Amino acid sequence: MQSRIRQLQNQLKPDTMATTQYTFFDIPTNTTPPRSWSPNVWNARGVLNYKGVPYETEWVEYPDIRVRLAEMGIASKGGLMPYTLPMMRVTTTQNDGSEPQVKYLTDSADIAKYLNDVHPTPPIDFDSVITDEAVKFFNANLMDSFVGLVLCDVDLVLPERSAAYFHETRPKWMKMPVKEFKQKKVNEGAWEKMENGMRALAEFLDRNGGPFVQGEKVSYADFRLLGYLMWAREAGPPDVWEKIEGWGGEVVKRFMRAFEDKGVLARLTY
Ligand SMILES: N[C@@H](CCC(=O)N[C@@H](CS)C(=O)NCC(=O)O)C(=O)O
Repeated sequence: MQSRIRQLQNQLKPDTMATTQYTFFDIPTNTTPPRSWSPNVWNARGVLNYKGVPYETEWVEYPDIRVRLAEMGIASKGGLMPYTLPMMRVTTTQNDGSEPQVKYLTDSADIAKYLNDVHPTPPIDFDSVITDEAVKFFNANLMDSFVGLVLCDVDLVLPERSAAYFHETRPKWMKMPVKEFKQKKVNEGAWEKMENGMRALAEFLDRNGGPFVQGEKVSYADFRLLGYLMWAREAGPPDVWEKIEGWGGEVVKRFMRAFEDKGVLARLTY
């Protein structure tokens, strides 16, 4: 019996004596210190903050993302965006002198799921039906106006080289210069769409009494919606955010406050 216990203890030993370090790769704004602003990045940063796990941030400007990730041996995803952020490096060091093990998580949903598996409390409901519903809702009601009125002005908060990269790459899928594309969206009613969409979002968030999509229960759907709102708050022109908050009203304010109370918005510069 004694030896069986010792055997089990030894099996557990390497794990219990391992230390794990998280490095989170994010895209900086032009401020000092830089601020986290990208919607996809926020999906994962929000979860890191919610879990309260220690991590460090490495800021990588747009034109350097592919260089920095390729240098670490990460494979290209191909297409228009072969390398993207967020990315999280997980370094596990055993106490036995062996080489540290390194793992790279290269998609926001993978980072979020990994964190929820390794750090189960506080929990996040990953029910894909609810997440899909929230993302579909956003795409149908708000994406178009956010692209016109938020994304098109992101260059205003980017450092010079990143802003130049933005203007070099985005017209490829917009099929025209960014400024023209924004004007096109405004002509197509972006402001009205945003107003209607934000009012609809308030109803969506209030369906189960709020503050979150499922009421008190936090799900990944909430982190997806938070990502979009943080995008507007951190990278959109200030008057756009003011309008968004006004149209979203108390329900959207309560949603943001609930995340604030859980410490999710506190850490965005390091
Ligand atoms: N599916 C990815 C998408 C990430 C993504 O599109 N990231 C953008 C920033 S928001 C990026 O890194 N773009 C690099 C580029 O434009 O070259 C995720 O959610 O992790």
